[in-house]
Amino acid sequence: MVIFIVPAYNEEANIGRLLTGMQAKLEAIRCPAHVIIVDDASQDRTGEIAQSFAPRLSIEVVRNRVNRGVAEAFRAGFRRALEVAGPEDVIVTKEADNTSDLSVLEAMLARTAEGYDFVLASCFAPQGKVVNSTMDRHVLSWAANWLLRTFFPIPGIHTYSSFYRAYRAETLRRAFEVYEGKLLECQGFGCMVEMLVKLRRLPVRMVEVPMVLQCDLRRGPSKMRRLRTIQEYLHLIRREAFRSRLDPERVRRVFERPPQEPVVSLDESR
Ligand SMILES: Nc1nc2c(ncn2[C@@H]2O[C@H](COP(=O)(O)OP(=O)(O)OP(=O)(O)O)[C@@H](O)[C@H]2O)c(=O)[nH]1
Ligand SMILES: [Mg+2]
Repeated sequence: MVIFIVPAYNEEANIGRLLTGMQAKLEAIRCPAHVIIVDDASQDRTGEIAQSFAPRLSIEVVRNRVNRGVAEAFRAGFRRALEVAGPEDVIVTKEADNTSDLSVLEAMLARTAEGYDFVLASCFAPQGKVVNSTMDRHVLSWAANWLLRTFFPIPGIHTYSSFYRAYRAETLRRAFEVYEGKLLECQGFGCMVEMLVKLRRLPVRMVEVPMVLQCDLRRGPSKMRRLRTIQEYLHLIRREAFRSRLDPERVRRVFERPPQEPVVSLDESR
C-alpha cells in the first residue's frame, strides 16, 4: 500500500483537481492507497472538498482547529501514516497545489521496489526542469538548493527543498526512532530540507527521479513565506553542519531490528 500525506492550507482551488488526478492515476496503475490530508484550519472549503472524495478514495482528513504550519502538518501526517503502515508500505508526501507531477509517481515507486529507502522527485536533476516560475522565485530556489548541496553534499541528489518524495515506511519508522522524535524540529518550510539532511546520516539509500515542475498548475497564491524560509534554511545550516555524530551503536541496533507490523489496522481506525 502507498500512504500519501498531503498538507493543505486554503487549497480549495486545487484540491479537487488534485484528488481527481490521484484517483485516476491510482486506478490506472492498480495501486492500493490511503490518502491523509492535513487541513490546517483552512478558511475555505479545502477540508469539505477533500472529505467528499471518501466514497471514491480511501481518504482521511486530519483537521486542525488553528493553523500550526506545514511542519506540524507533516509531523501529524507521519505520525498517522506510521500507525497504519506495514513493513512493505511506502509513504509519499506531496503538495496540494497540483505541482507534484503524478506522471513520475510510478518511477518513484519502482525505485522503492528496487530497494531505495528514499526517492526524491527532483526538478534540479540533470533531466529535470522548472517551467513557468517567476524569475525571482526560480533564482531563489536554485540558489537555496545550491547552498544546501554545498553544505550537505549527497551524491546524486540535486533538489533538497521539494515536498514530493517517497519513503519506505519501515526506514522512516527507524529514522524517527533514532532521532527520538527530533527528525523534524523546524517549524516551517525548512522541515523537508531538515529531514533530508538528517536522513543522510543514517544507512538510507537515496535516489532522485527527474521531474518537470510546472508552476502554473497551481491556482491561487503561494503559501511559502520567503524571508522566513530563508532564515530557517540558514538556521538549519548553522545547526546541522556542526552537529556531533550519531551514536553508531544505536543506529546499528535500530536499523538491524526486525520489521514492525502496523500498530492500527486502517479498517478499524476510520
Ligand atoms: N497543513 C498546512 N499546509 C500548508 C501550510 N502552508 C502551506 N501548506 C501546504 O504546503 C504545500 C506547499 O505550499 P506552497 O504554497 O505550494 O509552497 P511552495 O511549493 O514552496 O511554493 P510555490 O512554488 O510558490 O508553490 C501546499 O500543499 C500547501 O497547501 C500550512 O500552514 N499548513
Ligand atoms: Mg507549491
